[in-house]
Amino acid sequence: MPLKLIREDITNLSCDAIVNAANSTLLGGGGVDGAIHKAAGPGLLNECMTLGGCSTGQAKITKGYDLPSKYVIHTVGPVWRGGNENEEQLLRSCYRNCLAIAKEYNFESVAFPLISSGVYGYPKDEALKIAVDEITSFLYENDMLVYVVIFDKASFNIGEKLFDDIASYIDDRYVDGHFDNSRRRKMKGCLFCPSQASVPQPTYAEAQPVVFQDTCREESESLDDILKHIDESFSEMLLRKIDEKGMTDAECYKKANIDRKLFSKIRSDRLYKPSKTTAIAFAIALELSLEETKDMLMKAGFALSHSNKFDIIIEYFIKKNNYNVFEINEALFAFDQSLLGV
Ligand code: AR6
Repeated sequence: MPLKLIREDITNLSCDAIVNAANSTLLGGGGVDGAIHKAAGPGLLNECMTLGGCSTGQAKITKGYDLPSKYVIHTVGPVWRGGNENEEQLLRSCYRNCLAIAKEYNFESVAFPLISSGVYGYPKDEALKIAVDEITSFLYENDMLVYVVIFDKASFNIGEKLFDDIASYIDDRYVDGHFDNSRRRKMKGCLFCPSQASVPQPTYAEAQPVVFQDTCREESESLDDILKHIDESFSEMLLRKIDEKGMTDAECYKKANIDRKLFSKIRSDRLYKPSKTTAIAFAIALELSLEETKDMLMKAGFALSHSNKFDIIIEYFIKKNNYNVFEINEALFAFDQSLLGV
């Protein structure tokens, strides 16, 4: 089962367990720790007093008391001291130890805050990467629904690094599609291929549906290839591509961040119509080219367009050959878009 990034107060979640970013006394504090103790009521502190504290990187479990979640897994993240004091390994071990407890208890759902990224000062981008990395490694081997809760998204610096690059990629294309239609309306060709932009073209609205059908198709694809698969459904194309790529079904749906049950439904229903985010998640897992991605989307009745940020972000990652669903989801999350997978 998948990893989900959500924006929420963790104390509102109804999971088997939520994780608390505690301190080594386990006797409460500020931040998420304070919020969890407040929402759980005094029973939680009473139980915590029996635990004898917890070392950095380790984890201990208690009941959830008045929380909607049944249990709380308390872990102690490292204090950020510049990065040379084993902070990364300690933070990774927080996630591993919490997940090991969740597995031992057969939990189906667990929610993490971004451990250490508040009072303890761990840079948020790095903290998120470590969270996603550890959780996805775990999910390759285990079935669980794991949430990463981003409480104060505003503090993510969208102006930095990857996001900066994506922001300008979106700007270049999104602006073309939205604010410069008058120029585009006079031109023909593919809105997505600047090289073709000099030919006269119908209105922007008229142009959209044809964009991905013929004008952009890779020349390497023969007519035979196209005709051979013309009646293929989404589900059939998906299964064919999984075989062609030499993947197992599980490798594919896990990489796509898709739930096993949903994959079984798609597999057993030739005419299954997935959501757009599901279809794209599979295209990403299969590492399809942009053209193949468009083909796959078309089978499900969708297209990519430069009139929405979501599509442009997907295009950005595919063009960069970055097929990491979780990195794509971080970017989609940063730009307030729907996430891939379940
Ligand atoms: N729901 C989800 N996330 C939250 C919530 C909430 N209600 N409140 C804060 N966060 P922090 P740390 C986010 O400071 O850095 C405590 O005093 C917050 O935005 O809670 O590991 C403990 O007792 C941040 O991204 O934990 C320790 O002394 C993340 O949770 C110390 O703080 C973690 O921030 C632990 O510091």
